[in-house]
Amino acid sequence: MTSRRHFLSGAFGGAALTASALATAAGAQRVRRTSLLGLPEPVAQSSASTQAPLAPPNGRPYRPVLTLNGWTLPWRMKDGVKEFHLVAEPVLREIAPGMTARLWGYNGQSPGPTIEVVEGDRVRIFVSNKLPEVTTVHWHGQRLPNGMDGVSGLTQPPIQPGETWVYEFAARRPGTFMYHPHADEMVQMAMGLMGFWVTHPKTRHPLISEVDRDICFLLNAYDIEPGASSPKVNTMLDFNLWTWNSRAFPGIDSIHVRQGDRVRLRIGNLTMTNHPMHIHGHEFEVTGTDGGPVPKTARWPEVTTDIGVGQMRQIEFIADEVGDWAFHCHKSHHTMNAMGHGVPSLIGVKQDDLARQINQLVPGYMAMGENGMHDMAEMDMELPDNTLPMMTGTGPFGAIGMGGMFSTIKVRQDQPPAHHPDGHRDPGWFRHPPGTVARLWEGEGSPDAPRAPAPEATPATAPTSPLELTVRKPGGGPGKHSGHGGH
Ligand SMILES: [Cu+2]
Repeated sequence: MTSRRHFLSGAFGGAALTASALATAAGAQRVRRTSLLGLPEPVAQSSASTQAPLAPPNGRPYRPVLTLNGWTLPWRMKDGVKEFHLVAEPVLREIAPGMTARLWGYNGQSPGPTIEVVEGDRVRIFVSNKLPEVTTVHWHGQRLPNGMDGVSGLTQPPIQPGETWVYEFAARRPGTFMYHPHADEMVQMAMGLMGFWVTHPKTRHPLISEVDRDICFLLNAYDIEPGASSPKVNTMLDFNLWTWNSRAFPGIDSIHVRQGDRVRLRIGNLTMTNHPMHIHGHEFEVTGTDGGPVPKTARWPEVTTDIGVGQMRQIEFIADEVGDWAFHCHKSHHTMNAMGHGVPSLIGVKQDDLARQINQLVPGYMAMGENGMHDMAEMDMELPDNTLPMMTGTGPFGAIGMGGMFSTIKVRQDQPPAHHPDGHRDPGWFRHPPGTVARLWEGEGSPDAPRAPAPEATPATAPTSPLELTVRKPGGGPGKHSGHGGH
């Protein structure tokens, strides 16, 4: 739910900060204390679930994006300028049901809200620093005056704790962008400070298609020890939680589209390694990057595209095959949660006797991995509080055995169109037509493929629950959680 809170009482009082004073500013400006009454009221988000797209209430019209496990920041229009208010602050972010992390974010969540504007818009962004250290905001990929680029020490002094600064520029180039700090960058990005930015074209653009679904998210990563809740900020490569918008499977919402929809996914990478993003059952094209739209003659079909560090990719496809299609990073250790990292390989090692002996010393010890790791996806293993099983999730046919950067794209003939009030509802698991599921070979004339058995595993009547999955909690049997997990 979106809640409003007063940064200062009477936030919409008389504006001492005039637009003309800012329009002449050559760089980011400190907002004087006497001017704080003029700030747009900050809006905070308490839910980690995907919020409905924000239809523009004013300004040039556009088709809004859907931020996966995120939301779009409302603005106020003042003398023709779109004014936004970002508050950098410590936040609690649910990574998936069963695990909440202490991160840094903007306006209540990490990542911060998506900012959506239209090409040519004049934009003014107030940034209040409620972190315990200095920060800045860099507007990655934008054409703007140098002094608005947000690089601490180079283009502006850093924003001190308790200060509010203002950035102002015109959104000159349509496309896919992001924002993040450029002060103590390694720490602040390892803590989750980042957000998405979309500049919509002001008129039909020859290289920017009109799409039925436009969905965005950032790739990020954390190093949080099992049982802990704060990221280790000095980790350079060996992160153990691979996330989309600070969510790990099964906490990442699924994507729901209507058969035949043209779908655009906008993905930015603010981790410290590359992610080959892979979609099952369809081919797509990279239609744009943070540098702009790709000329049509330079596009080629792919089912996996690598997104390097600091890069953004727009990919587009026609969702013409019905089903529940996996969508994930193709680095297999990126579809695994924290408990899977640092586990020794024990394939082929007989552990029966060893486990019995260790059990006398460490009650609850289990031998694992002797025949591969799949059993761990079904095992009711004791976990420290506040961590996620390394492989988890239950689909209609049993254990999915995934974590991290994994979700599904559910394509349905009868999914309502995106602009319909139910356009993004979860259709439940796919009901496969007879004879279209892989089956056990039982000789000539063997019966048809298995159907997804248990009706209780098919939450087709739970429209508000994108992923109904089983997460094993410490010391207990399976507990049902919905992928929404708002609280
Ligand atoms: Cu990856």
